[in-house]
This record gives sequence, C-alpha cells and structure tokens, in this order.
Amino acid sequence: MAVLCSGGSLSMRYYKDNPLYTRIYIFLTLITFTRTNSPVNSSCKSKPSSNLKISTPVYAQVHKSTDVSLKIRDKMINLAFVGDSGVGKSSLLFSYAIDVNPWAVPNDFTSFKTEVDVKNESFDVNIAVCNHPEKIREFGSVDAIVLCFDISKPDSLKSAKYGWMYALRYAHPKVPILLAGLKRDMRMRYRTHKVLYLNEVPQKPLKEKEGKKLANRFDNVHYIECSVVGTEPKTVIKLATKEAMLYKNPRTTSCC
Ligand SMILES: Nc1nc2c(ncn2[C@@H]2O[C@H](COP(=O)(O)OP(=O)(O)OP(=O)(O)O)[C@@H](O)[C@H]2O)c(=O)[nH]1
Ligand SMILES: [Mg+2]
Repeated sequence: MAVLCSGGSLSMRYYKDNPLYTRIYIFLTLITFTRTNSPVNSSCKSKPSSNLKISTPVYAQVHKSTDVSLKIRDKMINLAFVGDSGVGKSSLLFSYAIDVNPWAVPNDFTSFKTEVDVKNESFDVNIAVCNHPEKIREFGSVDAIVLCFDISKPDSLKSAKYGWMYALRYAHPKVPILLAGLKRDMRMRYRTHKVLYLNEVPQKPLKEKEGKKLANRFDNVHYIECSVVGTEPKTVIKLATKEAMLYKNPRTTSCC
C-alpha cells in the first residue's frame, strides 16, 4: 500500500526494503550527479553555443610562427660534393676557387667556405667533399648534393647510380641532387682526336642523354655537365646553391 502513496518517505522506505529498487535508485543518483558536475556540461552551461570561442589549435599557432621566421631567410648553405676518386671534384673546386679568390685557395679540397651570389643575394656556402659513400652520414645537415661522375669513364656513371644515388637517397631522401658530368672537354677530344683518345682511354665518352636518363629516374635530381675550363665550375656551384636555397626556404624563394 505504501507504494501507492505520494509521500517521499513512504515510497523511499519501500525502495530501501527492495534490493532491486535500491540498486536502481543508487544508479540513477550517480548518473544525475555525474551529469551536473562534468566539465563539458558545466562549460556548455556557462557559455551559450552562440558565444563559444574556439581557441587556435596548437599546430596552427606553430604554423603561424614558422611563417614569420621564414621571412628572415637562412643564408647559410651546406653543399656536399661527392663521387668516385679521380672524377675531378678537387679540380673543379680548385678552378672555382682560383677564379673567385686566388688568394684564398685552400690546400686541401676536403672542405672550404665561399660566398655565392644568387639573384643579387649573397649566401655563405660551406662545401664538403667526399669520395666514399660510407662517409655520407658524416655530413649531418646538407642542403644540396653534387654527385659527380667522369664523362670519359662510363663506369663512373654506373657507380653514381649503384654506389651513390641509392645511398644518398637513403641518407637524405628529400635533399636536391645535382648529377654532374665532369670533364666534358673529353667528348670534344674524342671527336677531334679519336685514335689518340682511344689509345689513352679505352672506352667512348658517355653521351649527355645517358646522364640525363639516370637523373630522370629519381625525384628532385637535376642534370648538369661541365669541365674545369672557364666559368663552368662557377655555374655548377651557383646552381647547387640555388637548389639548396629553394630547399631550405621553399615558400619565400618560390618566386625566384
Ligand atoms: N680533361 C680534363 N681532366 C680533368 C678535368 N678535371 C679534372 N681532370 C683530371 O682528372 C684527374 C683527377 O682529378 P681530381 O680533381 O684529383 O679528382 P677527385 O675527384 O678530386 O679525386 P679524389 O681526390 O681522389 O677523390 C686529374 O688528373 C685532373 O687533371 C677536366 O675538366 N678535364
Ligand atoms: Mg680530390
């Protein structure tokens, strides 16, 4: 009979006497308590949906600050000149250094610093030289790589592909690579003095399309040829610096 009464005390007494209803009562009380005290609910209560202010997510804030810092262009460039022994790396750098500043030609060409102008802007360029693929990892941060081979030695192109390219891409997957065919003058020598040439060098020189074919097989690999004559070494270093600059500051320099 007590159940039919509307008085709370009577009905409660009935609930307390019945274990099933006691459990349901505790369960419902707990739910009510949790809902009224949960932070989500309280924040929704205190701020009507029309006035909700969504704070900028952390990743967006980081992105914003990166934009600002990118406006100050990083002018320090690290280049690596790599390739088999004897392909002509030191000769190219020597020729460049003599042309740029004959008073500061380094004794060894394992590393040296220079200044390179690209689009009327001056960059401090550190150049490291390496003739063994195992040393690639020692470079640390590098902004562009010049992978050299010898146009007069077809084996050096094979080595560029199997000995160097895969190792470079593994160690530096996104860094721009300039595949550089050195000793270009040897092609002219072959044309003009074929017999003499073949007496000295047992194979015909490589064709330009063979080098280009290898470059095209990989992402972000450009092709260039040169010899130590004239301004050709300068062109190689300038192009490498430009590629490095675009790699380092992709947004601000995309216009150049
Ligand atoms: N014809 C011709 N010969 C070159 C040219 N560049 C270099 N050589 C010759 O190639 C040979 C090797 O040149 P290096 O510059 O010592 O080669 P490297 O790549 O520095 O070799 P390592 O220091 O052993 O790694 C030298 O006898 C150079 O005279 C070039 O443009 N044309
Ligand atoms: Mg050398």
